[in-house]
Amino acid sequence: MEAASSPAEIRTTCPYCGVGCGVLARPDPQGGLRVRGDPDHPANRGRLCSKGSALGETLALEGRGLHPLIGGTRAGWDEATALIAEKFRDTIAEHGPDAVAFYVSGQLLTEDYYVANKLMKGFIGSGNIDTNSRLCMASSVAGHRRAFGTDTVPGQYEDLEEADLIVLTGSNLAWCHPVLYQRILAAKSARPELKIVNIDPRRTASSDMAELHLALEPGSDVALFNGLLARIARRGAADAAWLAAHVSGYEAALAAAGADDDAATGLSRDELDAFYDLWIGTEKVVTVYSQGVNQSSAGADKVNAILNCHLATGRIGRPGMGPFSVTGQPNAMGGREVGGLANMLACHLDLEDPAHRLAVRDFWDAPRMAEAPGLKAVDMFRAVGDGRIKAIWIMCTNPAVSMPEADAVAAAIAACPFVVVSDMYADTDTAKLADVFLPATGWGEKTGTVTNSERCISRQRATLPVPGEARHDWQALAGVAAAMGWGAEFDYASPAEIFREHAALSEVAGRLGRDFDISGLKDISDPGYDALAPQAWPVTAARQGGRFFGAGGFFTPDGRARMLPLSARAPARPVTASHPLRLNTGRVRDHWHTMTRSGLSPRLSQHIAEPFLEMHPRDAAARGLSAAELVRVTSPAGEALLRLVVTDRLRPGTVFAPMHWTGQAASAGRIDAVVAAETDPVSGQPESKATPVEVAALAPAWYGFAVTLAEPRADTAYWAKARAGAGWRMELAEMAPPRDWEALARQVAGLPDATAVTVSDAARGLARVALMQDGRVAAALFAGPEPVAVARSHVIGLLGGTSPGPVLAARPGEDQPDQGAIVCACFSVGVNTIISAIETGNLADVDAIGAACRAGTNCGSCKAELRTILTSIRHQEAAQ
Ligand SMILES: Nc1nc2c(c(=O)[nH]1)N[C@H]1C(S)=C(S)[C@@H](COP(=O)(O)OP(=O)(O)OC[C@H]3O[C@@H](n4cnc5c(=O)[nH]c(N)nc54)[C@H](O)[C@@H]3O)O[C@H]1N2
Ligand SMILES: Nc1nc2c(c(=O)[nH]1)N[C@H]1C(S)=C(S)[C@@H](COP(=O)(O)OP(=O)(O)OC[C@H]3O[C@@H](n4cnc5c(=O)[nH]c(N)nc54)[C@H](O)[C@@H]3O)O[C@H]1N2
Ligand code: SF4
Ligand SMILES: [Mo]
Repeated sequence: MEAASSPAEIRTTCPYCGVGCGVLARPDPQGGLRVRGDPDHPANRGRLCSKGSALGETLALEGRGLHPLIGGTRAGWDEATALIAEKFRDTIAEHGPDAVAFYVSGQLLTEDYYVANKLMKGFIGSGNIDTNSRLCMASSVAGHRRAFGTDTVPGQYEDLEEADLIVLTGSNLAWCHPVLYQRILAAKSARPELKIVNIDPRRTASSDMAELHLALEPGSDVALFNGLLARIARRGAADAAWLAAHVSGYEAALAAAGADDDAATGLSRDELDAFYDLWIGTEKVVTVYSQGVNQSSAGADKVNAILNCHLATGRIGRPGMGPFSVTGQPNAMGGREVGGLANMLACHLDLEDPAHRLAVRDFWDAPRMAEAPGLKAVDMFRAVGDGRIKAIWIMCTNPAVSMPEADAVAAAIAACPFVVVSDMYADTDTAKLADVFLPATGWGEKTGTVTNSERCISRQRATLPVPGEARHDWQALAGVAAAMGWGAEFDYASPAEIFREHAALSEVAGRLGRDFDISGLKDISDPGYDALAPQAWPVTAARQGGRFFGAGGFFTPDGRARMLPLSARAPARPVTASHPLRLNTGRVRDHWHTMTRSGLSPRLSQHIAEPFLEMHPRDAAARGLSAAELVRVTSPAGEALLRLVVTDRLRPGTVFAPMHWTGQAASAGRIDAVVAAETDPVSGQPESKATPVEVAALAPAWYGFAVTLAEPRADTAYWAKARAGAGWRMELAEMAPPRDWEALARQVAGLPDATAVTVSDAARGLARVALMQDGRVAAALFAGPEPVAVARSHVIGLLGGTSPGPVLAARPGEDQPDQGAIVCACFSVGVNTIISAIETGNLADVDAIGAACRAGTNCGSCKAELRTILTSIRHQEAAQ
């Protein structure tokens, strides 16, 4: 029973993905939070995934920036604010407003974002504010605007449950939007006739639940959907009445589609026919798409190729059907609402439209409106690099890691005359390059709103005290605005006040015929804002939430949707003899972007603890590479050192690496150092998934694995570290022959005086060292000429014990089976435990595995992997 005095649960929203799950958070006596899914939130109805469930483990103040820094030295807010205002003012006076820029983030709250956009576009007078959403949603925004006249997501999550066919295109929903995946799985178990198709060059956890997986040639989605459109027409499946009433451009789109060849997809005729038949034969179809579509040099065209098929059949905006661009970041949608992209104005108004500019200028009483779109992210950092931009404020994003050609971006930031970085953490790869660092409040401390993939506005509420001198991002922005002379216009007392202003501006937008209208909330009181329940937009006197376009009503001048003539084209850069492999990049289940938060949780770090490269066995064999060795991935832009995973889940000729690893977590794990900065000509979104690369063995002299109680450090050619159990784990490798292992162990562990207990086999170059400090195992190192094969989770569990013996044995005893790599993060269930449960219990399904060993019974994020393990065992049995 809960103690009567325990503090109340606070309703808030998860800060990770665009599903936007409601969270109930209760402060615990240790100063942390206990979280559970909010049963009343429409996005998740009580569910949370592994990342959401582990939120409480990411709140320690270790590493947090607790006061402003100028040139790395502690400073006060007044001093830092005055300096930023002065530098921006002087740069503008000397070089004009386009010599300054803001680079912001879909993880800002709507209120922070609104203030940043207002300051740049209305007061500084430049369009130079862009956001990491350029790397994420820009192609979807461009596609929506071309087809619908506005950036409108037509549907809602319930469509996923009401559909008879869900097509996941370039989306690994099982890992990236896990609660939506859970909702689909639940719908499918209630209605087994609900079918799933997954379109992805790679076989992912999401493919494993699909009836059909189409491993298309990278970048060939336009060819596929053009093929579908041509087939729709041939089969007479186009909706003539709907087209006549609500759509323009059908004939031209069809002619272009008919001229395209779907053989470019590399799929067999049977696969194509199966997909076309299923899509055409199922009226209730939702096509979900994400970064495999957006992050492409043909991203906007891919989006429109999908929209074309839904528009031709009139399958849009009705229950269970429609195109569905799922957003990545918690407030990707909110950022689009406030006009965070360099080519947008607030409230879905267009920067290029003089009437829109005028309306916003009048509303803001703006002294200097931006007259033209600003630079998009890739061009923005190029302008920083070549000196056109001389002062930049980077807020809530880590571009030195996440931008393509990241080494060049980091160098540009380092060389820029004046750089401000606002982050929760002072030591990110980007924050370390700042002239002025501003400490920001983070999730749990800040308060405001976010909008999720289905246009639902939810409150994030503060549950924890603001640490140190951290401030909310809107406060930092308003402070600088005031110091630049616009105190009255930025004199906000609270996020509620900013929200009301934004809602009032949306009324102006609504009058100008825009979709984003939340004027029904413009007079919301402070208590009303505090209590605001999740609410999908629009919110006007006439309507609240719901779907768009079921009866037409597009936001184009003639009210008709536009179908576009499209032609497939290959990724921007062809593979060459020197760079013959295509590098695809993306996400893993339990990490969030550059790991500044998810990396703090040992539970989340145990699923995948090291940066890796997946490669097809054929390509590995051709290069003489074997599993678990270290490889160097190179492109003309740069290189990364990664652990090789050999798997037939990718197409030959392609490789895959995760985007998460930083300079903090690995010696050379930043894959964006390798990714080419090619962009889509319409949206400006980078092609993050198709860089030509080559891969070669690193061939180190030795490999090592260390566990330590305190954070380890190494200067070896390769290292990668992660939190593990009560301490840390680190993988190592070095090009020079072995050295003094005990000295190395002491150096890595930072324990110069620890007692070493060593077992070594000099002839074979093997060594095991346990370091004892105060009678406890404080660290251990295992090294040898091959990738180290010790039972890692077992060894991690022995840290802090009193005897070095079991550590040096490195293998669990008979009575303690090695459970292997962790699959279920919630209950720490390893793959070996799961396999043995399946084999001994002769288990037939994922629920039975859960009943036997608990795996998958809490958040359910690992259910796809459980299914994969189950299927592979069945295949092995069948083959016997
Ligand atoms: N665990 C976790 N979840 C997250 C995030 C995270 O960091 N970690 N980040 C959030 C954010 S911001 C975003 S944007 C979303 C992204 O969510 P997703 O888009 O689902 O994630 P990705 O792994 O980037 O890419 C999806 C898939 O696109 C495939 N792909 C590559 N090239 C092509 C192609 O040419 N065509 C097709 N059809 N597919 C292709 C890749 O193989 C990959 O499996 O995830 C959100 N959720
Ligand atoms: N190769 C490759 N590159 C990619 C992608 C890919 O698929 N492949 N995906 C792209 C996509 S879709 C995205 S969205 C980006 C994400 O890339 P980033 O935006 O760079 O990633 P994050 O790690 O989420 O960075 C957020 C930063 O803000 C800080 N932070 C958190 N909360 C707050 C706050 O309230 N205020 C402030 N001021 N700071 C805060 C965090 O500590 C962190 O440093 O990466 C892109 N890059
Ligand atoms: S699916 Fe997971 S990461 Fe996404 S909002 Fe829900 S709990 Fe957070
Ligand atoms: Mo994203």
